[in-house]
Amino acid sequence: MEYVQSVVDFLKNKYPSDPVFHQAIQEVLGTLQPLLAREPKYAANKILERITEPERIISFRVEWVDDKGEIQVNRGYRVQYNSALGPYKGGLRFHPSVNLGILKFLGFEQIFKNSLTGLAIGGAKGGSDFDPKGKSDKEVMRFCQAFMNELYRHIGATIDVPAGDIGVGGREIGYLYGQYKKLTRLFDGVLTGKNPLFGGSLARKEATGFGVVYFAQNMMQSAGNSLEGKTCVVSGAGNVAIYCVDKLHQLGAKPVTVSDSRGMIHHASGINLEALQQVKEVERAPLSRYAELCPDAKYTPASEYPAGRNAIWSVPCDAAFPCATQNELNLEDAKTLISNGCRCVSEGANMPATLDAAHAFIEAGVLYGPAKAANAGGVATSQLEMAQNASMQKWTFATVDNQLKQIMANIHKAADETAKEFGQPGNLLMGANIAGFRKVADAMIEQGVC
Ligand code: NDP
Ligand code: 2IT
Repeated sequence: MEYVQSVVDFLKNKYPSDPVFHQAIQEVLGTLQPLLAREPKYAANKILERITEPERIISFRVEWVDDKGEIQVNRGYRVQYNSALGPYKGGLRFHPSVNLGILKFLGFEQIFKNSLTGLAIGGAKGGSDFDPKGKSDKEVMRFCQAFMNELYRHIGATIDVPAGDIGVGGREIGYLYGQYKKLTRLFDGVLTGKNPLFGGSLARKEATGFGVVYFAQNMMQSAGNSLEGKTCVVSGAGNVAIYCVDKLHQLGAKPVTVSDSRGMIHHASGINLEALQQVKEVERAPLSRYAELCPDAKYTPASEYPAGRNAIWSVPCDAAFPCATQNELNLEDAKTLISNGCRCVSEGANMPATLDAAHAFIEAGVLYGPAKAANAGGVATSQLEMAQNASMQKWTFATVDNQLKQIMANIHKAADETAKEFGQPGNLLMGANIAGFRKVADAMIEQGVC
């Protein structure tokens, strides 16, 4: 434990203003002790010191002209964290809150998530403090072009392959790809999440949300249970949340909530998928619009939530799917969910539960699927898109979906078996961290100090 604590303390002193980065470091390193005690080679090779330091950070100015003719300036980043297992891989986030600390937390988590998929992909994350909300299509296009004017130098189909995340969906990936192609003349798989018209994989759009539900299904089955007939609370109303709702319906469960940054919907008879897609994918409107389309649904603005709480977690449920953003579910929320009878939590967002909330679930025996395992279906399907692009093939939806299902089952098995191996059966947080870490660390040792 001394080794872990010394690295955590060192990073906290060195980067004092990055709390979510500290949290991610603590969350991963805090579970590795049994492995480190058994395998002294990791300390001898200074793996914790090396793996926590990104291989490369690119930070750049993005300037563009808005619809009024005014010049706008944003900051762009790409954190190329670890390439021990393959080319850098991870999403781009466009949100006003984006800073280097957030991207380092996301990039660090991505290393172990990508390792868990069993595929040859390293870890990275990038993005910008650009806010797509309220921007016209043309403004989004000009921003994406300006962002790519610098990013293209640092990426490539076998170097670094970005994809979407918060604020970056099919529209943004299309504009980014168009500009990459213009600058390089290459029609290759440099971005994933592309429209299937020009090289995107079928089922990539659905993959993260579907995967989160497949993971929950695996957890439920391991406990002799299933999702059928279960009431489910979903947070978020973006790409991950929408396809989580879709798959829950398909499996006979009942998703009853969604939320965005302005408020939440509680629709007791079940979320209407078509209305949700109309509001979020077509109109890009706030969720209050959903209540106009479905008058029997109840809309609560975020301004009416109790202080410091996310009201969505007080809706009674059998299973919860946090699919919005980091730290959206705290210890009080976890206690509320547990006392209301929630038996399963599968994380679609990255690090949505605070560390004490995650521990509360594990201690209460709730089936808890940590983000890096439960939401790995998105990046796994991105790798399937890379494979299709590299071989100039196009697979059917069913082929991709079946592989996704198998990958999620493999991840669940790896996390479950590793938790047992280290004496904490059911602790998938520990199991996923150790299983993901071990492969990356071993690859780093084999590749030498370089
Ligand atoms: P989207 O931009 O499509 O949707 C994000 C949703 O979360 C929106 O409804 C948004 O509301 C809400 N949200 C964002 N920030 C906040 C906030 N601070 N408070 C409350 N609500 C918020 O993003 P995705 O669905 O792609 O991503 C959601 C989560 O899933 C993120 O944590 C992402 O890192 C993770 N993830 C995404 C993957 C993918 O393939 N896209 C893969 C794996 C993980 P509003 O529109 O009002 O801002
Ligand atoms: O957090 C994530 O795994 C993503 N945003 C998807 C990354 C990817 O490369 O598909």
